[in-house]
Amino acid sequence: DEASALPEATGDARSFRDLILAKLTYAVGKDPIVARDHDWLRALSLALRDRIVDRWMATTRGVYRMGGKRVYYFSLEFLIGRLLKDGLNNMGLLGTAREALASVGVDLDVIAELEADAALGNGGLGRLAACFMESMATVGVPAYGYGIRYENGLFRQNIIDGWQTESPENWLAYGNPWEFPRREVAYEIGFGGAVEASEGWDGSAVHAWKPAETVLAVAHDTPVVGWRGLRVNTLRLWSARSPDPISLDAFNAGDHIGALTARTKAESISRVLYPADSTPAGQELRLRQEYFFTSASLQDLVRRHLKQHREIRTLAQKAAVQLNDTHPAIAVAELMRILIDIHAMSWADAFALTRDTISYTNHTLLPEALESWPVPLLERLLPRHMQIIYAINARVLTEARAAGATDAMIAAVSIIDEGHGRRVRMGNLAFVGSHKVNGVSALHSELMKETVFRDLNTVFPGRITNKTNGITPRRWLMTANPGLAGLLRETIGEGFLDDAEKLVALEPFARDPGFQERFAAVKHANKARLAKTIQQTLGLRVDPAALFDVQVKRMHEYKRQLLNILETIALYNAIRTHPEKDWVPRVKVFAGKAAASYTSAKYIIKLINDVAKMVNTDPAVRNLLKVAFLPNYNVSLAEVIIPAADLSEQISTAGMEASGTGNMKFALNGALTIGTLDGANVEMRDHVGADNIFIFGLTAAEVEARRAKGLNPRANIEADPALAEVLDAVGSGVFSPADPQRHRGTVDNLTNSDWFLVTDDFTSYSAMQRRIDALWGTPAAWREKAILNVARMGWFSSDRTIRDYSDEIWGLPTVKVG
Ligand code: DL6
Repeated sequence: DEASALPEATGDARSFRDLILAKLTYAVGKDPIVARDHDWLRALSLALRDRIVDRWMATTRGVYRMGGKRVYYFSLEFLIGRLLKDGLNNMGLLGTAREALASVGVDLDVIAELEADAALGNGGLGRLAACFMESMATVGVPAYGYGIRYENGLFRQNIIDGWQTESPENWLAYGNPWEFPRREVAYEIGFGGAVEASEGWDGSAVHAWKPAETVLAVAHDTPVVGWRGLRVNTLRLWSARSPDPISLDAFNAGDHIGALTARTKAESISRVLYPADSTPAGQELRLRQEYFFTSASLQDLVRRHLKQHREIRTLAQKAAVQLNDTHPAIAVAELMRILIDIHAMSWADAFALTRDTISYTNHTLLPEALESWPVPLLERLLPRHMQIIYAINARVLTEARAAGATDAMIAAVSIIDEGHGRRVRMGNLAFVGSHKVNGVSALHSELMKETVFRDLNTVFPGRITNKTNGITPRRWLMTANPGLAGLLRETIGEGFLDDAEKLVALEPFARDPGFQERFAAVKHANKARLAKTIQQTLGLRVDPAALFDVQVKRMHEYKRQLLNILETIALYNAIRTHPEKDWVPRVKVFAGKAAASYTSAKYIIKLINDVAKMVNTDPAVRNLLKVAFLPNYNVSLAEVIIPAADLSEQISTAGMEASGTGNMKFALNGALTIGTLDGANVEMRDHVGADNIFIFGLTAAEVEARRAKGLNPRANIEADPALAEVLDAVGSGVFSPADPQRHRGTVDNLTNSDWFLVTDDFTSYSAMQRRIDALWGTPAAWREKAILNVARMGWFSSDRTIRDYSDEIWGLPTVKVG
């Protein structure tokens, strides 16, 4: 019979199978003979969760007993993705689970694909928070991640006739096996109302904020397991609830909808993630979200501190609050309010304690992305906080004047921007309320000192520091690329699993023909898998032997997907003009979401799809060139695409990409990078060696100089006939025959302004692509470089980043892994 043909589970796999079967029966309520794949997924997740919970409680108890410091990572975004395989891998149960399931006729890889992808973030900033959570658990930093439990995460992107459309995503539709609701952990969050001042016993002013409206923040906890399952931290996400679920008076009076208005308003706070990337959403709801989760998190950590240590004055010795961008910057005022109004601390003591507790990470220099809120809005929504901000500002400005600041400097360091209708600059608030402020790559941190925070850096020298981003090698190498991880283990042993920098042991194998062959075979298998995904989603056949050239990230003008697609068109033209040449077959892969309101980015998506349509069906290119835009880029899709790339496109306008983390994931997986000297690309070049990365284009200083002098895109276009030809074709509708004017705006914008210097960098980019073709023609040389990239990328592990934060910002010890 069928069952007896199944492989028998042995040892650990047998007991794990029994646990899965028990979950299936008693938690899912299914008989194994009728269970569907999603039932098995739930049963397996719950079985794994049991094992994780044992470690979780042990960690939590241990941390309490030690009485040491905890890190609180405040982030409006956590781009988690799926948790099953990562959890199994970290718990050392991947093989066990596979075997256990096989013994009941279930394929782990099939059911793992059914897990919802938790997209509680937009892009790099949110994914960084997720990598940091895993690394903190790995290196033994006791930490809580604090954020919002959005019911709807980032939108689903559909591509319809080449255009992006958005639909809601629903990750909680079938429940979330990883989370534990904590009904007892609920805090009141106030909005609006007024501040009552009275006189205290010693004659000082006492302020009491009487909010007009209250919302409840209810905790949901997810365990975050570190490598080897040694420590498990907590991700605590807040869900908004109304204290009054229904107005019975209104209901009884027949107003059935009005009876629910207050509830709907309160609960809308945790309804949906703002999908704008790198632009502050100006909506009041956004500010409510920010204050909601910040206040709940501070109340929670202060309560925990007092319960354990009794004394509020020791807070900074026991708690380090890291603000992930300015989204939680209101924490500075909220902690001051808690210390002064509730714990009756003096201003000076409260401010010193706040500063010692908080630190802030900046993730962008884009002026349009620097958050600021209109003073009247803050006054209305958070009146007490506005008073506190004014008071902080008065002291900061006094300090600045004493340090010799000029009027211009005073205007720049002020928390209040008087120039644009009076706004509160959240970056300045976060800066003055922090003991350390960090950028996310060496270049970015330097530029912070010269641009956004120039004057604050003068007044508070030494406060800005750098912490170059990193990625967790567990998700981005071990689980995303098991083929490569397996080959590495066989070749250099297990050391790199605990310490990614031990990947250097691979260097001696870079030129070894036998190793090169095996390395290439792994890459080929990953490409075949991606080819299958492309075939299934787009109906497009691509050859895994071709050069896979990949650009996946949010769609943004500064990231210059436009430069890539224009160069693709130039290549297409060249192949058509010179069919006799020995062209390197290429597959151009794109994926990424545009903010729903970002029209020019949506036109770039459409252009890529228009070009794909023509190129992919043109017999003249004879499969030498294919263009694929994969819809709905997310963490799970990244895990398929990145291990399959030969070439990684990191081509932002220099000075504009704060760091990038996709760049690190590709290189760690053996792709070569074509990139500008921007963000962490600079440090990647330093680590992998200038011969093993393809750097082109203007530097950040040159970009600045050109902008200062005045851009001249027309001259650039005139100087490069291939570029002129491309722009002519795009502008006149060659790729959009049914609507020839469609891409006119894009071309006009490039010709007349070109703020992102696409035309300045086009020629050097194109020349570099042809050098890459030449290298591809010598597989041994290509593979050597690719292997050296893998060997030298260990430094970009987020374990290293977290150790740096721990040493230099949080003041916490870390432990060796393994
Ligand atoms: O630090 C993580 C990530 C960087 O790698 C990217 O370069 C940067 O663009 C991104 N920043 C944002 C900014 N959004 N806001 N505010 O997402 O951060």
